Amino acid sequence: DQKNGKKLRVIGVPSDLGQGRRGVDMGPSAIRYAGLSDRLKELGYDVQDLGNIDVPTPESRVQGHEKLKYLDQVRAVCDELRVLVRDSLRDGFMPIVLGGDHSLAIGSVAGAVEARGRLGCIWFDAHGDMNTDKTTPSGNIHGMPLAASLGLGHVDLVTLGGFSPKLHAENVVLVGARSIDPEERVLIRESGMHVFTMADVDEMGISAVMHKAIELASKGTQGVHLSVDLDALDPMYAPGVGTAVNGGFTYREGHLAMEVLAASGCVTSVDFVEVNPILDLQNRTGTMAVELASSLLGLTVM
Ligand code: EXY
Ligand code: MN
Ligand code: MN
Ligand code: MN
Repeated sequence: DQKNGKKLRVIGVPSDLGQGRRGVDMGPSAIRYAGLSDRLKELGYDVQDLGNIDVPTPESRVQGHEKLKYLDQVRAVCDELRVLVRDSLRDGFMPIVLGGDHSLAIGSVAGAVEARGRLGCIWFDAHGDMNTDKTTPSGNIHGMPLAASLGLGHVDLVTLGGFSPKLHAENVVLVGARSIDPEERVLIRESGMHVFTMADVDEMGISAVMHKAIELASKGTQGVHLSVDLDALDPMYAPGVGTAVNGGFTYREGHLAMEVLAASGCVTSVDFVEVNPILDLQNRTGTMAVELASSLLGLTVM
């Protein structure tokens, strides 16, 4: 069952405030250029593109807080996204958020939870995104969105929308992890969230991992927010990301993960983030995002 019928809303977040390498602000354009709307229309969806949220360019601002670069701007962008995601769901649309760096997920998760109530979350990432202002090695907020959604970290990130935590660790599943900082690892363990590393994917196979992830994220929840960091894929298939790590999903593993999610019908909102066309090869990564979206939303017709 596609939880929101056949209506999709695309929301672009051209932000590179949450990380150190310029170019990821052009991610939403790259994904649109790769033909997102047409592909989704071909699948039979009514697609509304809301355009992009207004995001300040880093050169026009001061970095501010030492441990949390561009904290005020990131919070403002996330708050705007929160409202758009929330209202899209309330209006009967499934939100598809295009990034932009992964800090935006603080906003999309908050909005999705506001609209639907208790949600599970499946997070595809090479990284943990579980740092806080205390543990961050970089000061980059894109390394913190999962922690913030679980109520860990700086108050300005944690209290977005006026409630915390957004997610419950027992319904949070990280898939594809292979680069975790030492202190981040402690937070992951203490939180009680579930992690399937790339080694687990190798051992169990992506199909079994996804079935387990869906079971965990769906238990007692009103749906699942899916956050796809393109760096979960192997850089061979998604070279256009700011923090590439070898040993990621193959093309087929990425697609099978989406296909298992499609068959389950559990996903109620989704992000595709960290696409950086400056670092890409002929928009391979933007194209990958479009193809993953079509596998996720492809209706089973056979
Ligand atoms: N763990 C590192 C940090 O916090 O700086 C790297 C984080 C990269 C986060 C990416 C995009 O998923
Ligand atoms: Mn930047
Ligand atoms: Mn990430
Ligand atoms: Mn990542």
